[in-house]
Amino acid sequence: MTKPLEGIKIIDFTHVQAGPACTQLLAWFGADVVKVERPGSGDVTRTQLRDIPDVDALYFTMLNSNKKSLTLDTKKPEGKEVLTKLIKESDVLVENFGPGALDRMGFSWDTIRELNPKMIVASVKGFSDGHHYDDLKVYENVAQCAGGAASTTGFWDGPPTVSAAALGDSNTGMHLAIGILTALMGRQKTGKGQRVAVSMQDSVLNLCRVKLRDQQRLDRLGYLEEYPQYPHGEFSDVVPRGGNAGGGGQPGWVLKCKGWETDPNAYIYFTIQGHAWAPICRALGKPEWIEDPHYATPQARQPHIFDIFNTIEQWLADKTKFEAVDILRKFDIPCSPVLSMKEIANDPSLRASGTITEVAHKERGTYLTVGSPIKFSDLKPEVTASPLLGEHTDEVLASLGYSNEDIARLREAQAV
Ligand code: CAO
Repeated sequence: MTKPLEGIKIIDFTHVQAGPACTQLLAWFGADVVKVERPGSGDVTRTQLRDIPDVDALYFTMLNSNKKSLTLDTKKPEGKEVLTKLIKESDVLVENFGPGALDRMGFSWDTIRELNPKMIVASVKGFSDGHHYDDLKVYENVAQCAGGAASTTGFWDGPPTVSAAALGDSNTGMHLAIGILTALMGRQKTGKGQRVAVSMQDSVLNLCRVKLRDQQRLDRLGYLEEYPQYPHGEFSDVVPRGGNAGGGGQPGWVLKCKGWETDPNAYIYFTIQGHAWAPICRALGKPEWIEDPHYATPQARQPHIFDIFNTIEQWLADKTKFEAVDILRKFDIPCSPVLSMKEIANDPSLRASGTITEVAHKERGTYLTVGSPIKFSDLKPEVTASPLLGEHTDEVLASLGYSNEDIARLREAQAV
């Protein structure tokens, strides 16, 4: 089967997580992704948090599958010469260096588009161009704080909290992938490349837009009815942290199930969707609540929503999270067990769909990774191993027209 992005050549000048997550996605869908890495060391994640001595860390292998690795010192003249050739022959260059690094290397946007007017140059930075913090280097949690996620996550009596989900890193990479694909579509019409820039702050904020909704509601009303602070607590003039409250119009909470005293994940998320109220009452054995004016409407329930959650927890006390969900699903109640990473790793449905997949790696044996979360009717993305450092250097150089003698010269100069 021909893959949709087959024939698209990508120079993957990315490192750590935000950029590599983007190019990995494009590689799954068929793009020819050549990761350019510094000779001798490569992407820093190759050595970060290693679980096996001298073998590429999972941090690297799980973000760089389906790619080739070319070692190249792009600060040496010989390395610049190779990069120049690559730019002339490629469609996209993706980078997530610190601010200004590509310019300092001698490959500004103006230089690149002069070399190849069809080139799409895609960048991740912490903050957008012209932002008062645009000189800052940024990692995941910094972006979560800058994008409004941290101030609105956690419990009201605790500090701002970051999420385990990579809202700043992988999420920004996904935004960048959308930008690259859009620029490729645009190029089909105009024949011209363009610059695509995504900031980590903006990408986090894009996922926090309902909190900006809440800020405006709070400014107007002085309260937020779906937050645990309503109606008994106090609101200040900023969106508070709402614990595990549902962020939309449906109240919800994380509730204890059988075994919570010893199992940190013996919980379910339970949502009280308006139209599911009658089924919930029936499931709980509380049919009298269906018509009771203190319970019958979402407004009537809100003042004592935590008493309702307590009642549900009593019902859950003799049920495991899986048993509870199996009962509640019959009543059309939106809910899920709180799954641990161990449970996810062994989940047969996730294995069957390819979302959790095993990959064979030359040096580390088989490991688990997260496959494509996007499913197609005519494409089944296969995940192949991440490359060893410089594994494809000779192959890529040969494809650029370098002879064995040329390659020896580049090695002599320690440019590859
Ligand atoms: N050959 C020669 N030099 C190379 C090279 C190569 N193949 N690859 C990288 N370099 C050089 C760069 O040119 C840069 O040199 P100068 O600073 O001297 O111009 C240098 O390596 C360091 O690059 P950096 O600033 O990107 O690296 P860092 O480790 O100091 O910072 C990070 C890392 C992630 C904080 C920074 O890259 C950044 O802010 N990136 C943008 C935001 C981002 O993507 N953050 C998310 C990371 S995922 O958690």
